[in-house]
Amino acid sequence: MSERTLVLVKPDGVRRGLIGEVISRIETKGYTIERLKMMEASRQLLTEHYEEHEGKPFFEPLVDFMASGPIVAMVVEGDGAILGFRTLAGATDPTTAAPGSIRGDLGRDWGTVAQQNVVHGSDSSLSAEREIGLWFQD
Ligand code: RTP
Ligand code: MG
Repeated sequence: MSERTLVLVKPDGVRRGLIGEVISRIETKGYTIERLKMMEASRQLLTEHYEEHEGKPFFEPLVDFMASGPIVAMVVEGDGAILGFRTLAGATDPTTAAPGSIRGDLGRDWGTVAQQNVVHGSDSSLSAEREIGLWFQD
């Protein structure tokens, strides 16, 4: 079934010049990029985006990290794209994410300044709808 998911190239990915690599993996998989923009996210947007994590110990460092530079936001479309992109991204912790995944191949710096793992992908159709609405309000 065709699905849409929100993908972010996080500030570490943008800083390290990995935008093209992430887009290339999405396109090579056969997904379509429907919307794409580069932006600096406000703390308000990031707090809403990560509302499920509010109050957790990593929440403030996570928002600091996500506000530390430009982000590339995309709406990615394809059959099973929500779980499919999560699989392309790999496990949250890049030190144990499988080789072959974006985080496994490209992620690093887990547990230093903040949790820097290159990309975000929506984790369910409910999250995808909510997050696309937040990042692409127009
Ligand atoms: P994301 O939402 O960014 O796609 O990542 P995810 O679903 O794989 O992981 P999630 O549990 O939603 O966590 C969101 C982001 O918070 C940072 N994090 N740090 N224990 C920790 O220190 C910890 N846990 C999560 C990561 O940047 C993670 O991507
Ligand atoms: Mg998540």
